[in-house]
Amino acid sequence: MKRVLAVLMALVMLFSFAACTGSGDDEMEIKHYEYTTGYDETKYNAPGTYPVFKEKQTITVMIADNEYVEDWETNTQTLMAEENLNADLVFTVLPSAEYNTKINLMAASGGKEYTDVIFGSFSSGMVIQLAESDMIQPISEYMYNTDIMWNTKDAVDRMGFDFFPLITMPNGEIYTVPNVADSVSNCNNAKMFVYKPWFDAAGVDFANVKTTEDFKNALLAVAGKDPNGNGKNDEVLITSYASSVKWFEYLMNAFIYSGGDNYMYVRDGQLGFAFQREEWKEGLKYIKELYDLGLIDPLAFSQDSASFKAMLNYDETIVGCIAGLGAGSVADDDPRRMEYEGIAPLNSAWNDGKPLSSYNLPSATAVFLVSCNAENVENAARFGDVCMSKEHSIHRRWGEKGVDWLEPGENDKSMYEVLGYAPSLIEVLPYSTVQNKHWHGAGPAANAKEISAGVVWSGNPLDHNIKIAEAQILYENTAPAEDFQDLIYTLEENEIVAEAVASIKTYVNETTAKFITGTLDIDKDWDAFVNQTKSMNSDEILEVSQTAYDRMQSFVNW
Ligand SMILES: [Ca+2]
Ligand SMILES: [Ca+2]
Repeated sequence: MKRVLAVLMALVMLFSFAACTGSGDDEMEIKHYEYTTGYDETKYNAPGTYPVFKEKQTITVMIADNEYVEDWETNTQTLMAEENLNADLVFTVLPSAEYNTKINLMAASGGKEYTDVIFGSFSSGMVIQLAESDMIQPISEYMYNTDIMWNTKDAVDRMGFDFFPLITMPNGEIYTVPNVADSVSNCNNAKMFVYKPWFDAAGVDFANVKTTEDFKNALLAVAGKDPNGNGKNDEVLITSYASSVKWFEYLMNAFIYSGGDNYMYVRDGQLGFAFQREEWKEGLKYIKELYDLGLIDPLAFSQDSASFKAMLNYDETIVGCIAGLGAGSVADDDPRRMEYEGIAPLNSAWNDGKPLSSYNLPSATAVFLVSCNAENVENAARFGDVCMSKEHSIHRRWGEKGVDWLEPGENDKSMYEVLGYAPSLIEVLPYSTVQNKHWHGAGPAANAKEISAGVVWSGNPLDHNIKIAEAQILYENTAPAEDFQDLIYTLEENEIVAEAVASIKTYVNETTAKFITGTLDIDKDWDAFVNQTKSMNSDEILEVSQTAYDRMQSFVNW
């Protein structure tokens, strides 16, 4: 697959001059935009008023088919966008399998088949590649014009953060109207949950568990004491599956922030790898101590998610602690899914002794590109802008107001009421059903977390989102003081980073397991471990990542 892609990339480069305009590859000059105003009053209605176009326009759209969307042309969301715009949207629907490969293949043959707008989900690498070969056109001047992209400006305000740096490519240009996502439940996704009945019976109150020492003693209070009362030593405390190291992040965060991409952290604006620091070594010693005390299940390093799920669903309860987003893997009708209770993050030396947890910042994904064939780039960009409205953003997920979702009533409670989120809507149309109402998540949108967190609770007492919400209270304001989103690399930088950083992460995870289980000795083998990561180009990766990070900071307008 990698080979095929490389060949495709080469083809894209080769054919770049055959493209619609083909301006070639000049030295990279980084542009910095500022907000402006002003628009053509002969063609467009005033900001804040629909329809957008004074005269009817046609915009062609390429999109991947979706098993849940009956017909793109007659879909209610399409009709709404057409009415808002005063436009005919004309869809070219491609099979969803290998959709991005097809988009790249079309680029390789000069982009002649491209519609005005291309929907999808594109990595920054793919966006840069398409941009460098002139297959897509920048929309920065419109994005930064608050009279033109007035819905997008409103979305920035509504989301409460400037997402433009997350969609600004290294040359300073924006090529997409994004999908901006923020979520209360996912932002702290390395929460620790404990099986409350066991700890209650042992007299452990997790409100008093603040330090790594407290946590160890809390686990020791039930370990080996037959908490499920079946006379067998069949319980484990912390368990997981090989591809989920959330439990490890929870513990390591007490020593050093481990929730960053590839264990990268930022402090005073400087990036570093957490695993190369003494704090990480100290954390490993603590986690090894828990392992040696029998508080970490050896299977956590090796089993798959199906085996993990099976453990949670045994007739006898055998699992004491799970990390992540709670007991969603316990069967829907099993009351135990409500008996795993979130506990607070541990106090951390890395955070001045205050609790510290892994945190996901909101994201912005490229989902809408304006192709080289669009003759009127502003019209295309304005289509994206309409999708960014609050009305469209909600419609894209929940469908038609008053039919597919309802305004909440006076007595309705939101799923995240305990966190203070007011009820936002009552879901009527289940998301993954075949329908002709919404685009099932395709295209641009900006839904502030208040919307999804405010969805009215169905009344199901076994809805474990309630446990996530309760746990979230303990995780509010425990994110690291400095953090960063996915770094956007140039193609040259990506060449240096992409594979190398993945290899390092694999090596670190494997070695971590060896340190904890005792195959390697933390004191004796530590230097060799750090040196090995250096020989895998960690310094160069950090240098390149720092460049990307600093560049992204320079695009922040707030
Ligand atoms: Ca149409
Ligand atoms: Ca037992």
